[in-house]
Amino acid sequence: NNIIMTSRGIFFFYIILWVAIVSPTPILNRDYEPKTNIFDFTIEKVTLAPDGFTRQLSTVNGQYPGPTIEVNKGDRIVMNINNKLGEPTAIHAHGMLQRGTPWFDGVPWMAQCVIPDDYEFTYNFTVPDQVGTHWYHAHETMQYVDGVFGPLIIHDPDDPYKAEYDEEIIVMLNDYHHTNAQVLLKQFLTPESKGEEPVPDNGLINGKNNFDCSKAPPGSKCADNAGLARFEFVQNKKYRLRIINTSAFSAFFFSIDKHEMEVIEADGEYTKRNKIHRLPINVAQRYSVIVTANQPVDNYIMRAEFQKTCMPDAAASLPIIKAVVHY
Ligand SMILES: [Cu+2]
Repeated sequence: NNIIMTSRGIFFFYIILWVAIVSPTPILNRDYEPKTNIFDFTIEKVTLAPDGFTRQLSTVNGQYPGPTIEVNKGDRIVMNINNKLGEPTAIHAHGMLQRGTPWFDGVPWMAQCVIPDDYEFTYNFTVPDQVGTHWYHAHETMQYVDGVFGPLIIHDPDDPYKAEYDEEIIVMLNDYHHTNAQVLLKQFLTPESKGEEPVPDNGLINGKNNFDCSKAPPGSKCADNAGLARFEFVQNKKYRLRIINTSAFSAFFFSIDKHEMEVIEADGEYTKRNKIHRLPINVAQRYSVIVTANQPVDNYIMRAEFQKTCMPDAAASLPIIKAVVHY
């Protein structure tokens, strides 16, 4: 009898464990009706000049960075991929657990075969139990470094910090190369590279920065003063900045002159409020910080500083990436 009781106990223990681990957290806000959000993405090569230097980029819908996926917790995300890249691709939703839909994780040769050139493929998954700041990117060869990426935001109807900010702003940081990343990878994998990672030509905030065209190779098409990203704040308003590092290799220190930041989210998980002056952010990481526009009306520089200790010596001349916060 005792043995039966024990095995029954173990059985129920496993049932409870299974429910606790596998079943999604319910949405507490009962007013919210989950929706299906459809995104039509054409992956294609386009000639652009985000920092004034003209080059061919691989893009989503011809945009650099790609369009924003913005949904609510509980929603369904449908990504219709039309591959016009001239080479195979696959799109990975970075940060999504893909619970119950591992075949839509977008990792070639693990989750799926690549999407051949000139083929269509639909990713279709729900986000029943996830919130926060994420991103999507090509997971085939070096395509994301050449531009196939964009933000993926899951709003939370139960956001515990909802009352703490007035508006949200996405801030994407990335190192930026003027040479096609496939070419850079080939060079990197030769003995001559001595294992030193390719040094970026520039860095971008939301796909923008200036570039000193005197550093561009002769014969290249380049225009100075392409322009910095601008963020229009209103004095005394509070902003939730969703910061995403979509770099190939670079980690950054992120800051805004004369403004404190309060971290509230890391990689889709809420954190305790934590006041800081600068935020270290590594490749693929995401943080949300609350910034209060509590300074006199003026322009303030937003900075993403390359963490050069981890980079080859040639990175020493890389400038601080800047954007303008104005109010
Ligand atoms: Cu990723």
